[in-house]
Amino acid sequence: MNAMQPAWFTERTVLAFLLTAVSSSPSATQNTVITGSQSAVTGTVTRVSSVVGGEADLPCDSRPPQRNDSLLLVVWYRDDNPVYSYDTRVPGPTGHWSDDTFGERARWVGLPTSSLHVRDIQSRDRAIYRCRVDFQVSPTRNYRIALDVIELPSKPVIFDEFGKEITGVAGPYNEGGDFKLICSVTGGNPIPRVQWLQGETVLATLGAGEVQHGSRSLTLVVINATRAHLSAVYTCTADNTMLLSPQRATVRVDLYLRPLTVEIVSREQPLSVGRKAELWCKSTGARPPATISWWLGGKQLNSVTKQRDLEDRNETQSLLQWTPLKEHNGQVLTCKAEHEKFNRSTIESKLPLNIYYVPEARMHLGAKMNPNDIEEGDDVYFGCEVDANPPAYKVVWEHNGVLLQHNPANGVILTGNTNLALRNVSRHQAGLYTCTASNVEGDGKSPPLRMQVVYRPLCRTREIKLIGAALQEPSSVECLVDAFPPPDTFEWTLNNSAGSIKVDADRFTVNAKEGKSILKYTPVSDVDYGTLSCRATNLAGQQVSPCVYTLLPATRPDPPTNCTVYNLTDDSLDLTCLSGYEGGLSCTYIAEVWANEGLVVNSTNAMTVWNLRRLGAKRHLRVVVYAANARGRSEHVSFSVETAPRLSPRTEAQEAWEVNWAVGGVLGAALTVAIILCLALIATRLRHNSTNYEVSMQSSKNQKASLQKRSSPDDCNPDLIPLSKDADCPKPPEYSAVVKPEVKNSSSAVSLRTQSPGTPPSNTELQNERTSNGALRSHREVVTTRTPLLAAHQESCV
Ligand SMILES: *C1O[C@H](CO)[C@@H](O)[C@H](O)[C@H]1NC(C)=O
Ligand SMILES: *[C@@H]1O[C@H](CO)[C@@H](O)[C@H](O)[C@H]1NC(C)=O
Ligand SMILES: *[C@@H]1O[C@H](CO)[C@@H](O)[C@H](O)[C@H]1NC(C)=O
Ligand SMILES: *[C@@H]1O[C@H](CO)[C@@H](O)[C@H](O)[C@H]1NC(C)=O
Ligand SMILES: *[C@@H]1O[C@H](CO)[C@@H](O)[C@H](O)[C@H]1NC(C)=O
Repeated sequence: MNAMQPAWFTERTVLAFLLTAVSSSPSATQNTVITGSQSAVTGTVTRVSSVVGGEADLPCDSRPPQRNDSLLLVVWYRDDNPVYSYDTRVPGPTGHWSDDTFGERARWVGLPTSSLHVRDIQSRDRAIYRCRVDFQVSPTRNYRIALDVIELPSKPVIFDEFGKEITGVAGPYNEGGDFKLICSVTGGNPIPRVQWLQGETVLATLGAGEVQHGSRSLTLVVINATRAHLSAVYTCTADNTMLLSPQRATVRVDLYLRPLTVEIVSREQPLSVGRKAELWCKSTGARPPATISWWLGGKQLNSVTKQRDLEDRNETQSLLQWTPLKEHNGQVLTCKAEHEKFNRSTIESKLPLNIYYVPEARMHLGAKMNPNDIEEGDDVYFGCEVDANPPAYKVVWEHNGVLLQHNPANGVILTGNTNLALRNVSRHQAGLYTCTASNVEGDGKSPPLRMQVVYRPLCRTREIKLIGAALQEPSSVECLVDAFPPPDTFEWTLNNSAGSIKVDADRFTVNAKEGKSILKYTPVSDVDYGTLSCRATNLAGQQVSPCVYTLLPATRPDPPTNCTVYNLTDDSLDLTCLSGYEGGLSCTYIAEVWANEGLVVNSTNAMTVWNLRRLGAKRHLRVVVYAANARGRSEHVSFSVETAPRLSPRTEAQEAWEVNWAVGGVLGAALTVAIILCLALIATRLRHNSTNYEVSMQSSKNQKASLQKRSSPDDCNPDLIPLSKDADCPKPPEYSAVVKPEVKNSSSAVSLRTQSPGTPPSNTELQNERTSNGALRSHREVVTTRTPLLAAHQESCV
């Protein structure tokens, strides 16, 4: 307290209280508390203080000391000159006199204060006054009163360090920086005290003793401003009296604040490649709000979609919507919060990324393997490199799209999930290999790796092909081989009765890429028929077994066999047969349906399947089936059939079907027996007659045989089983060396001595017996059908 207040002030105040205590007069006591002034007595001098413009009561005890006495005159002197008087003997206002010093401002107040009341105090009123009191009886008394006039200082003005006046708000300043507030006060007598206050706390004082000329200024320096200084209110006061409250000026401090925290809020991991991720980053503490940026791998991400400032919570939020890529896995995502007003205010939150992705697989051949030199019998190793997060839980291998199973017995060995060994590879194992790795994100298949196995050419079709060729007519023979690498050369050889001849290279074309060679061949004479063989050669060597083609004279086809009726209804039936030898040319197959009235349906097809419609209900029909090619028609096969009655209930039809199947089965068995018999006969015959039937199938139609058999009385329909033991049948169909248009009645007539009511008009023709050698022949025909009607007359023998 002492330090802050001028010494004189304290001293006087203390003295004033002492004297007040000493003086028992109530008026004296009152003097000390007159508003706007203060009095004290020192020695014989009573001191009174007042501020300029205020009021003062200059005390002067005018009470007569004796009871029977009374006041006569009060005179006030300044420097021994009278300035005011009050004469009790003059009644009314004229008893008061005042000189120019006080004028109208002063007035003697007898009761109750007994003092000279002065209004509107001027600085020039500062002086020591004497008050002389005359009584009627008692002796005159004198009092001395010193009037101290206080001049108030100006209202303080606050400046910043650049001399700019601050009103209201100071700053904004940077957090962590320094700032100065200068409070300037002018005037004041006595010299005012200047103080900086924060709330009630005094921060700095410029005491009265620290004399400065002109204005007095007190500087408040704040070093390293902290966020506590934000909105701090600083008050500068100036005072030189306790009579009035101090003059004051106030500023509020505004600060720029650095961001305090930054945090990536949504940390849910893992993320998935290709799936949009939303991440929030939150920063607090900055003022004004911080700027948030996202960084990944040293680059700023621009896919920030939202930044919002929640100033009430002094928080800034930023939303990143971004689609992770595979290469982002393991990188660190950074959210930075910074403030433009600060150089090094940036703070960061980091998030190491865990990004899941579909495995990426890559296949490679074993280290020491030459992909172009894998031969049959080699061991081949594959590795599968998998790049996956999370790691793949399984790896599977495929060969040409077929899953490979661990099978050491077959030489397929899967080890350690990422290795595949193929022991003793064959050419069938060539092809495309892939490995597929799987994790929760999905399956990743490697690009296919082609394994090539070097092998010699092989014929694509195993069986010997029969090719029908007419004399003087060019036909082409196609040789197709499989080989790796593709064949370089082809070689054609003709084996005929004259021996083995190599075919000139200009007679055939070679398409090495497709492994194909086409020989254009025109038989000029009988000797040109025989066996053609084709051999290709590639890097691995020459084809071991050639592709063999038996060149036969083109001939009329064999008839269809083993015909079966399906789906017999009241109006239709489906028919299938087995096709026979096509005569070396392309064939058509014809089914004619005859009724008593004539031809009902004539259906031609490229295959031995017919759908015969519009037959009419419950009709007895004869179906005639034959094949035809450019060389002529085959023998006919015919059988009877009856369509279902229109109104017959379904159940009946079904029963009929069932019966049919049973009959069919019996017939099938019978047929089989017949065929076996037939084959047995053939075998017997072959043993006796020919050594040239090694070629399987009907391909026993070899030239020599055919020439031999040309003279034989008949060719045998496999469906026709002779009753007479001495018959030539069965024997293979024959092929004449010189093919001529067939004589009409040389075609073997199918004997159909059936008891069917509707004999077709062509009956006569059908019943023509084989006449190629003029001999009349008997045949038995076996027809397999599913028709109930035929049950009675399925087999007929002539
Ligand atoms: C603003 O941020 C500061 C620092 O984190 C904190 O102390 C203050 O409470 C915050 N204000 C509000 C309103 O949340
Ligand atoms: C060709 O005929 C000869 C002898 O005539 C025979 O040794 C050879 O195997 C025959 N080649 C073919 C492919 O039939
Ligand atoms: C005839 O066809 C039946 C039924 O489809 C079959 O079981 C039988 O083996 C065939 N016969 C011949 C000689 O193909
Ligand atoms: C019978 O006919 C139906 C309809 O036409 C057909 O879907 C079915 O395959 C036929 N059945 C046979 C054995 O042909
Ligand atoms: C049936 O059609 C074929 C080929 O269209 C024909 O050759 C044949 O003569 C026809 N049959 C009858 C009896 O008209």
